[in-house]
Amino acid sequence: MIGFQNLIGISGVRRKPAVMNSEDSCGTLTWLPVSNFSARCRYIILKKGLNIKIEEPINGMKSPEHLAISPLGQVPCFQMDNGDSMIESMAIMDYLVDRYSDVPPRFLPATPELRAKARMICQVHDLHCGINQGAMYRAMTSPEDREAGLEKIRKGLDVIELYCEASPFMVGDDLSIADVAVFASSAFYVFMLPRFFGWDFRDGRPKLAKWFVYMRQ
Ligand SMILES: N[C@@H](CCC(=O)N[C@@H](CS)C(=O)NCC(=O)O)C(=O)O
Repeated sequence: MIGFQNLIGISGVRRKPAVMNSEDSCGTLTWLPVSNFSARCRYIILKKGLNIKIEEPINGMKSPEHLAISPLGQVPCFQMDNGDSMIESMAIMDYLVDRYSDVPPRFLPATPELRAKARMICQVHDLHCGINQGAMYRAMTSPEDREAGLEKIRKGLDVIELYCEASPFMVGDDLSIADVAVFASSAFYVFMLPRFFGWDFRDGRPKLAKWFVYMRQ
Protein backbone atom coordinates (compact mmCIF):
# COMPACT_ATOMS: atom_id res chain seq x y z
CA MET A 1 0.00 0.00 0.00
CA ILE A 2 1.08 3.58 -0.56
CA GLY A 3 1.73 5.04 2.92
CA PHE A 4 -1.06 7.12 4.39
CA GLN A 5 1.07 10.24 4.87
CA ASN A 6 2.40 9.97 1.37
CA LEU A 7 -1.04 9.36 -0.08
CA ILE A 8 -2.26 12.76 1.00
CA GLY A 9 1.06 14.31 0.07
CA ILE A 10 2.17 15.60 3.46
CA SER A 11 5.11 13.31 4.10
CA GLY A 12 7.64 15.73 2.70
CA VAL A 13 8.68 13.17 0.13
CA ARG A 14 6.31 14.73 -2.36
CA ARG A 15 5.87 18.26 -1.10
CA LYS A 16 7.51 19.66 -4.21
CA PRO A 17 5.83 19.23 -7.58
CA ALA A 18 6.49 15.64 -8.55
CA VAL A 19 7.49 14.74 -12.04
CA MET A 20 7.63 11.05 -12.72
CA ASN A 21 9.17 9.67 -15.87
CA SER A 22 9.02 13.04 -17.58
CA GLU A 23 10.15 11.62 -20.93
CA ASP A 24 7.24 10.47 -23.09
CA SER A 25 4.71 10.93 -20.29
CA CYS A 26 1.08 10.20 -21.17
CA GLY A 27 -0.61 13.22 -19.70
CA THR A 28 -0.34 15.48 -16.68
CA LEU A 29 -2.21 15.46 -13.39
CA THR A 30 -2.44 18.90 -11.79
CA TRP A 31 -2.82 18.54 -8.05
CA LEU A 32 -2.09 20.06 -4.65
CA PRO A 33 -0.56 18.03 -1.83
CA VAL A 34 -3.43 18.77 0.60
CA SER A 35 -6.16 17.89 -1.88
CA ASN A 36 -8.00 14.67 -1.11
CA PHE A 37 -9.77 14.75 -4.47
CA SER A 38 -6.37 14.93 -6.17
CA ALA A 39 -4.89 12.24 -3.92
CA ARG A 40 -7.29 9.61 -5.25
CA CYS A 41 -6.13 10.20 -8.85
CA ARG A 42 -2.50 10.26 -7.81
CA TYR A 43 -2.99 6.98 -5.94
CA ILE A 44 -4.11 5.24 -9.13
CA ILE A 45 -1.23 6.70 -11.14
CA LEU A 46 1.35 5.57 -8.55
CA LYS A 47 -0.15 2.11 -7.94
CA LYS A 48 -0.34 1.41 -11.66
CA GLY A 49 3.11 2.96 -12.18
CA LEU A 50 1.81 5.12 -15.02
CA ASN A 51 4.02 7.38 -17.01
CA ILE A 52 2.10 10.52 -16.11
CA LYS A 53 3.47 13.86 -14.90
CA ILE A 54 2.19 15.08 -11.54
CA GLU A 55 2.58 18.79 -10.92
CA GLU A 56 1.08 21.72 -9.02
CA PRO A 57 -0.86 24.44 -10.93
CA ILE A 58 1.52 26.56 -13.00
CA ASN A 59 1.71 30.00 -11.35
CA GLY A 60 -0.64 28.85 -8.58
CA MET A 61 -4.32 28.10 -8.09
CA LYS A 62 -6.63 30.13 -10.33
CA SER A 63 -3.77 31.59 -12.37
CA PRO A 64 -4.62 32.13 -16.06
CA GLU A 65 -2.61 28.98 -16.83
CA HIS A 66 -4.59 26.98 -14.27
CA LEU A 67 -8.00 28.36 -15.35
CA ALA A 68 -7.16 27.49 -18.94
CA ILE A 69 -7.14 23.79 -18.06
CA SER A 70 -9.54 23.85 -15.07
CA PRO A 71 -12.37 26.36 -15.61
CA LEU A 72 -13.55 26.18 -11.97
CA GLY A 73 -10.02 26.83 -10.75
CA GLN A 74 -9.95 23.55 -8.83
CA VAL A 75 -7.67 20.56 -8.50
CA PRO A 76 -7.45 17.87 -9.68
CA CYS A 77 -7.30 18.50 -13.40
CA PHE A 78 -5.97 16.07 -15.98
CA GLN A 79 -4.51 16.83 -19.38
CA MET A 80 -4.70 13.88 -21.70
CA ASP A 81 -2.07 13.04 -24.28
CA ASN A 82 -4.41 14.32 -27.03
CA GLY A 83 -4.25 17.78 -25.42
CA ASP A 84 -7.78 17.80 -23.97
CA SER A 85 -8.13 18.55 -20.30
CA MET A 86 -10.68 17.20 -17.87
CA ILE A 87 -11.82 18.03 -14.35
CA GLU A 88 -13.69 16.09 -11.61
CA SER A 89 -11.73 13.46 -9.76
CA MET A 90 -14.16 10.58 -10.36
CA ALA A 91 -14.13 11.21 -14.11
CA ILE A 92 -10.32 11.31 -14.04
CA MET A 93 -10.21 8.08 -12.03
CA ASP A 94 -12.64 6.40 -14.42
CA TYR A 95 -10.52 7.51 -17.36
CA LEU A 96 -7.28 6.19 -15.85
CA VAL A 97 -8.88 2.89 -14.87
CA ASP A 98 -10.44 2.45 -18.31
CA ARG A 99 -7.51 3.69 -20.42
CA TYR A 100 -5.00 1.56 -18.48
CA SER A 101 -7.25 -1.43 -17.79
CA ASP A 102 -4.43 -3.75 -18.89
CA VAL A 103 -2.11 -2.41 -16.17
CA PRO A 104 -2.71 -3.96 -12.73
CA PRO A 105 -4.26 -3.29 -10.31
CA ARG A 106 -7.52 -2.93 -12.23
CA PHE A 107 -9.35 -1.02 -9.49
CA LEU A 108 -12.62 -2.53 -10.72
CA PRO A 109 -14.33 -5.48 -9.02
CA ALA A 110 -15.03 -8.67 -10.97
CA THR A 111 -18.78 -8.45 -11.69
CA PRO A 112 -21.15 -5.74 -12.97
CA GLU A 113 -22.99 -5.87 -9.63
CA LEU A 114 -19.82 -5.28 -7.62
CA ARG A 115 -18.63 -2.59 -10.02
CA ALA A 116 -21.94 -0.79 -9.58
CA LYS A 117 -21.61 -1.11 -5.81
CA ALA A 118 -18.10 0.34 -5.87
CA ARG A 119 -19.29 3.28 -7.97
CA MET A 120 -22.24 3.78 -5.64
CA ILE A 121 -19.94 4.01 -2.61
CA CYS A 122 -17.84 6.64 -4.42
CA GLN A 123 -20.94 8.70 -5.15
CA VAL A 124 -22.37 8.36 -1.66
CA HIS A 125 -19.04 9.55 -0.36
CA ASP A 126 -18.78 12.53 -2.69
CA LEU A 127 -22.41 13.67 -2.53
CA HIS A 128 -22.73 13.43 1.25
CA CYS A 129 -19.25 13.56 2.81
CA GLY A 130 -17.00 15.18 0.20
CA ILE A 131 -19.31 18.04 -0.60
CA ASN A 132 -19.59 18.89 3.11
CA GLN A 133 -15.94 18.44 4.07
CA GLY A 134 -15.50 22.22 4.44
CA ALA A 135 -17.43 21.91 7.72
CA MET A 136 -14.22 20.40 9.15
CA TYR A 137 -11.91 23.29 8.28
CA ARG A 138 -13.61 26.32 6.64
CA ALA A 139 -14.91 29.47 8.28
CA MET A 140 -18.70 29.03 8.58
CA THR A 141 -21.47 31.54 9.23
CA SER A 142 -22.54 29.82 12.48
CA PRO A 143 -21.80 26.82 14.72
CA GLU A 144 -25.18 25.43 13.61
CA ASP A 145 -24.11 25.52 9.97
CA ARG A 146 -20.91 23.69 10.86
CA GLU A 147 -22.83 21.08 12.84
CA ALA A 148 -25.27 20.61 9.95
CA GLY A 149 -22.32 19.92 7.61
CA LEU A 150 -20.75 17.49 10.08
CA GLU A 151 -24.10 15.70 10.46
CA LYS A 152 -24.24 15.17 6.70
CA ILE A 153 -20.73 13.71 6.80
CA ARG A 154 -21.85 11.38 9.63
CA LYS A 155 -24.88 10.24 7.63
CA GLY A 156 -22.76 9.56 4.54
CA LEU A 157 -20.30 7.53 6.62
CA ASP A 158 -23.21 5.54 8.11
CA VAL A 159 -24.39 4.63 4.63
CA ILE A 160 -20.86 3.65 3.56
CA GLU A 161 -20.61 1.50 6.71
CA LEU A 162 -23.81 -0.24 5.66
CA TYR A 163 -22.42 -1.22 2.27
CA CYS A 164 -18.75 -1.71 3.19
CA GLU A 165 -17.83 -5.41 3.03
CA ALA A 166 -14.52 -5.03 4.91
CA SER A 167 -13.36 -8.09 2.98
CA PRO A 168 -10.89 -6.31 3.85
CA PHE A 169 -11.82 -4.13 0.86
CA MET A 170 -14.91 -1.99 0.49
CA VAL A 171 -16.22 -4.30 -2.22
CA GLY A 172 -15.15 -7.71 -3.51
CA ASP A 173 -11.75 -9.35 -3.29
CA ASP A 174 -9.49 -6.58 -4.56
CA LEU A 175 -8.65 -2.94 -4.22
CA SER A 176 -11.19 -0.83 -6.14
CA ILE A 177 -12.14 2.75 -6.87
CA ALA A 178 -14.33 2.66 -3.74
CA ASP A 179 -11.31 2.02 -1.50
CA VAL A 180 -9.29 4.72 -3.20
CA ALA A 181 -12.04 7.36 -3.16
CA VAL A 182 -12.84 6.97 0.54
CA PHE A 183 -9.28 6.35 1.74
CA ALA A 184 -7.96 9.52 0.15
CA SER A 185 -10.49 11.51 2.18
CA SER A 186 -10.08 9.58 5.39
CA ALA A 187 -6.95 11.64 6.13
CA PHE A 188 -9.27 14.52 6.96
CA TYR A 189 -11.56 12.34 9.05
CA VAL A 190 -8.82 10.71 11.05
CA PHE A 191 -6.83 13.88 11.77
CA MET A 192 -9.53 16.52 12.13
CA LEU A 193 -12.63 14.94 13.62
CA PRO A 194 -11.09 13.69 16.89
CA ARG A 195 -8.94 16.81 17.35
CA PHE A 196 -11.54 19.48 16.71
CA PHE A 197 -14.93 17.82 17.09
CA GLY A 198 -14.38 15.01 19.61
CA TRP A 199 -15.49 12.07 17.47
CA ASP A 200 -13.81 9.49 15.34
CA PHE A 201 -15.11 8.34 11.98
CA ARG A 202 -14.59 4.73 13.11
CA ASP A 203 -16.76 5.05 16.24
CA GLY A 204 -19.76 2.72 15.88
CA ARG A 205 -18.63 1.74 12.39
CA PRO A 206 -16.77 -1.57 12.87
CA LYS A 207 -16.51 -2.40 9.18
CA LEU A 208 -14.95 0.96 8.32
CA ALA A 209 -12.61 0.53 11.32
CA LYS A 210 -11.45 -2.89 10.04
CA TRP A 211 -11.15 -1.61 6.48
CA PHE A 212 -9.11 1.39 7.60
CA VAL A 213 -6.59 -0.77 9.51
CA TYR A 214 -5.97 -2.74 6.35
CA MET A 215 -5.80 0.27 4.04
CA ARG A 216 -3.39 2.11 6.28
CA GLN A 217 -0.84 -0.72 6.35
N1 LIG B 1 -15.94 17.60 -7.29
C1 LIG B 1 -14.55 17.97 -7.45
C2 LIG B 1 -14.09 18.68 -6.19
C3 LIG B 1 -12.69 19.26 -6.36
C4 LIG B 1 -12.33 20.16 -5.19
O1 LIG B 1 -13.17 20.55 -4.38
N2 LIG B 1 -11.04 20.49 -5.11
C5 LIG B 1 -10.57 21.37 -4.08
C6 LIG B 1 -9.29 20.82 -3.47
S1 LIG B 1 -9.59 19.27 -2.62
C7 LIG B 1 -10.25 22.73 -4.69
O2 LIG B 1 -9.69 22.79 -5.77
N3 LIG B 1 -10.59 23.80 -3.98
C8 LIG B 1 -10.30 25.13 -4.38
C9 LIG B 1 -11.54 25.87 -4.82
O3 LIG B 1 -12.62 25.25 -4.93
O4 LIG B 1 -11.44 27.06 -5.04
C10 LIG B 1 -13.72 16.72 -7.74
O5 LIG B 1 -14.15 15.61 -7.36
O6 LIG B 1 -12.66 16.84 -8.37
